[in-house]
Amino acid sequence: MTRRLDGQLDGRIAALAEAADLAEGRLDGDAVGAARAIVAKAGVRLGLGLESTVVALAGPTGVGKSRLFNALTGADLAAVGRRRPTTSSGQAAVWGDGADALLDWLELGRRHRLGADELEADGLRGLVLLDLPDFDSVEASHRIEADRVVALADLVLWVVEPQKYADASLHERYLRPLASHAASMAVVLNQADLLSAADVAAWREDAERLLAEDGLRGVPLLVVSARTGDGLPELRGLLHDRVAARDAALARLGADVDSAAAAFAAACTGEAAGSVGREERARLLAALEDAAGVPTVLRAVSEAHRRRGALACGWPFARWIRRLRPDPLRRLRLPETPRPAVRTSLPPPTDVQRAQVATAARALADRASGSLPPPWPRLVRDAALAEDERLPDRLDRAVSAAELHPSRPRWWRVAGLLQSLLAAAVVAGSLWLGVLALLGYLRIEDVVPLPEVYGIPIPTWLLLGGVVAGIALGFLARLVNGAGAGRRARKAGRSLRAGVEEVAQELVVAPVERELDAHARLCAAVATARA
Ligand SMILES: Nc1nc2c(ncn2[C@@H]2O[C@H](COP(=O)(O)OP(=O)(O)O)[C@@H](O)[C@H]2O)c(=O)[nH]1
Ligand SMILES: [Mg+2]
Repeated sequence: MTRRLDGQLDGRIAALAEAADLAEGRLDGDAVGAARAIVAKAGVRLGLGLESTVVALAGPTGVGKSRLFNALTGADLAAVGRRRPTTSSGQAAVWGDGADALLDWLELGRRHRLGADELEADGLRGLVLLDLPDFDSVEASHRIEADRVVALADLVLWVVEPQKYADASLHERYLRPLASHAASMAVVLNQADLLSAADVAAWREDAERLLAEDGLRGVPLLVVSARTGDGLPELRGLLHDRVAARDAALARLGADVDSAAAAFAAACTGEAAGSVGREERARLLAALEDAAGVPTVLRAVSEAHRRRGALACGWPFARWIRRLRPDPLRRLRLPETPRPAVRTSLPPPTDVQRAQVATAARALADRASGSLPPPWPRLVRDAALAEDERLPDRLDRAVSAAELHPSRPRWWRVAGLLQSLLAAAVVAGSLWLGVLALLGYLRIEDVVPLPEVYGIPIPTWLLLGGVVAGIALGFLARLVNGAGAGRRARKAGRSLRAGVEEVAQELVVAPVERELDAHARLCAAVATARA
C-alpha cells in the first residue's frame, strides 16, 4: 500500500516539477517558487525514508505543548510554563534509533532518545515528536522557527486550550490555508481538566463548528489534559495508527503537491485552446509578402526578363532606348542565384506594412488562444509579436534566398544572330544606295548594272526588307518574352512565398504553437499532480 502510494506520489511530484518548469515566466512567480520548494522538499523527505513519522506539537503560547510533550515522552524534557525556553529552536524526542539524517534535515539539535522500556510500553517506534516554539511568540525568531518546522512535519497536532481555541490568528494564518491538509493534522483540545464535563462537550461542539468553517471537517479532534493524563491514551492511539501505517509523510507530501499545483489551476479552467486558423494564417502571409516587397520583386523579375530579351533579340537600332533604364534586378541588388547572406536594396517595410503584419499576427494569436483563461491570451499574443524586430531582416534574407529564375533562353542567341544579319543587310543596302546616290549626283549612272528582284533593286530590298524583318522579329520576340516574363514571375512568386512562409512559421506560428503546447502540457501536469 505504502509502496504503491509512494510510486504514485513520485509521478505527481515529477508532474509538479514539470508544471513549475512550464509555468516559469508564464504564471505567478511566487506560485512557481512554492511549487519548486515542494518538489525539493518532497525529494528530500522521501529520500529520508518512511520508517520515521515526524509529528509536531504546534500552537500559541501557554496552551500546554511542552507539558504534553513531557507527558507523551514520560520525561521532564521541555521547560513548561513560566520557564519559557530561551532558544528559538524546538526539540525532538525519538522513539527508536536512526532518524539522525531526518533530524539533521529538520535542523533540530536538541534530541532525546527514548529508552527500550518506554518503546516497549507504548508501541510508538518510529515516532519523532517535536515540541515547537510558540507560533505567536513575542520573539520573531520563535515564530519563524515554528512556521519552518510546521511546513516540514508529516503530521501537525494543533494544541489549543479553552481560551485560545478560537484564536483568530490560528484559524486565519494556519488552519484555513491548510484546508487541503486535513489528513496531515489533528486538533488537540488541552487543559480539559479546567472545565466541567458539560463545558467540555459544549467546547468540543464549538471547536467542531469552527473547524468546519475553516474547511477542515473531519479533522481528528481530541480532548485531553496533559496534567491529569485524561485523553492521552486516545492521542497515543492516534499516533500509533499513523506511525504504524507509515503514511503520514506521504499524505503530507500529497497534500503539499496538491496545494502547490492548485495554485496553477486558475490558468487551466475554460475550454480547450483553439489552433492557428487557416484564414488568419493566409492573412498574415499576405501582410508579410507585402512587407517583404514581393510585388516589387515580381515586377522586377518580369521587367528584367523583358529588358534582357529586348537587348538580346530586339531591333538593334532601337536597343539604346532599353539601355537607358537600368536592369531592375541589379538595381534592387537581387541575386541571380539564391544568396541568403546578401542583403538586397529593397526598401525596408513601411510603418504601415509593419502595422499590418502586427495586426495579422495579433488576430492569429487571438483566434489561436480561443477561450483560454488569463494569462494565456496575453502570452500567446506576446509570443506572436515577440520576434517583430527580426522580421524585416528575415524577410530580406528570404527574398535573397529565393529562386528568381532570371535565366536566358537559348533561342535569344539565334534571334540575336538573325537581328545582326538583318542589321548588316540594312547597313549594306544603305551603303549601296548611298553609293548609287553619289554616282547619280556625279551623273555617272548605269555604269554598274543594278540587279533587281520583282522590279525592285536589291539594295532597296536589303534596306527595307532588313528594317521590316528586324522590327517584325523584335516584335515577335517581345510577345514571346512577355509570356516568358509572366512564367518567370509566377515561378519566382512560388519560391518567394515559400520563403516568406518559412519566416512566418518560424517567427510567428511556431511561437504561438509553443505557447498552446505549453498550456496543454502544463494543464496535463497540473491534473496529474492533483490526481
Ligand atoms: N490545568 C492544566 N494546566 C496545563 C495543562 N497543560 C499545560 N498546563 C499549564 O499551562 C502552562 C503552559 O504550559 P506549557 O506546556 O509551557 O505551554 P506551551 O507554551 O504551549 O509549551 C503551564 O503552567 C502548564 O503547567 C493541562 O492540561 N491542564
Ligand atoms: Mg513550550
